[in-house]
Amino acid sequence: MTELVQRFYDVLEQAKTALAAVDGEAALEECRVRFLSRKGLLPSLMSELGKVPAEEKPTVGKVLNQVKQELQKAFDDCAEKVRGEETAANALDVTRPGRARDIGHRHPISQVMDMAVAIFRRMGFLVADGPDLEDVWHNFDALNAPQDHPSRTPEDTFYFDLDKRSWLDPETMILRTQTSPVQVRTMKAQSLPVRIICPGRCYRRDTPDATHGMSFHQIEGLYADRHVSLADLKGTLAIFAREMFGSQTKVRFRPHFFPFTEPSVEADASCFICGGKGCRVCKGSGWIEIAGAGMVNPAVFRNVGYDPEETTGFAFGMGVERIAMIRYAINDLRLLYDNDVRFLRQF
Ligand code: 2NL
Repeated sequence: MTELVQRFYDVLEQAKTALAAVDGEAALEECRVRFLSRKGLLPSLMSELGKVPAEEKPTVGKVLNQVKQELQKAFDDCAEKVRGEETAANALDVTRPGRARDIGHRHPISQVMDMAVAIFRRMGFLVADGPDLEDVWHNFDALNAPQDHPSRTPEDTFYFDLDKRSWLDPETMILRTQTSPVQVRTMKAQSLPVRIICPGRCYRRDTPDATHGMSFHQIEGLYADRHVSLADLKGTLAIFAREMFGSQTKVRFRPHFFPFTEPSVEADASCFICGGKGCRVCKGSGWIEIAGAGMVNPAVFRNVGYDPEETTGFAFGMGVERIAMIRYAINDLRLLYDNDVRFLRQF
């Protein structure tokens, strides 16, 4: 019995000497294999406990367990020391390359919106804000939208409480389909002149695809005063296009129809990629549509309480996603909303 205990203490001494000489992860592992692993010295001595006479087993076993615990502790202390040293060595390695911090940035839609807002502010427009949740009167009726206009149907617009009220009721609540209700609210609250832009989120029921989501961002502008002309509208959009797409940019206006403007136009900018020769971005035409616009329909002025005989004004609306897709040559809207940083990092 004493002989077995003696051999245990010998192994413990050997292990302590070996551990004291350990100078790294490799030597540590060598010690573990030699003393502690399944075929190491300690377990092989443990198996000899079976040969000890039964009446001595409790005392011998107790001593052996103590030795085993002491050895494990010596090993753990040594491991901690070795690993601590390796970490300290890394922390002090001044030759290692620095780690760049990821600071993030504004989303491309926000960047384009900020740029457009900055351009119009330099031309004297003030930013106006309003609710995303609107009523039918401010979103449709005030803007002269006919009752049978397809955009008013629940297939195209998100309505609330349709089980309780009609979608033609002016007080029924909807998610705004354009930011024009902000202009309506501003005109009702202020007198002439009004020169505002309304950037914000709008909602339309579309089946999502490469160019449609269920919400989008719009910037609408309104200049209402006496003696505002179509030439003022053309000059304003020409300056915007030159600032947004480059000083060589030309603009053209095609006749169009909107219920809230008369006459109405669509504005194109010459393609900033090919300069008008035709390319992938402008689909070969040399022109890119950037806005819908026109002279405010007198019916709209009457609806907000302005004198339609005296008041003149122009208004325009543009889709921010469209402008961003043109500016950055992005061919699928969904890329902007998947929030994959590998994509968003590029802007
Ligand atoms: C488009 C067309 C447009 C307007 C929006 C407007 C607002 C008031 C009165 C008259 Cl209060 N008009 N807004 C006018 C013309 C076009 O948007 O294609 N938007 C994406």
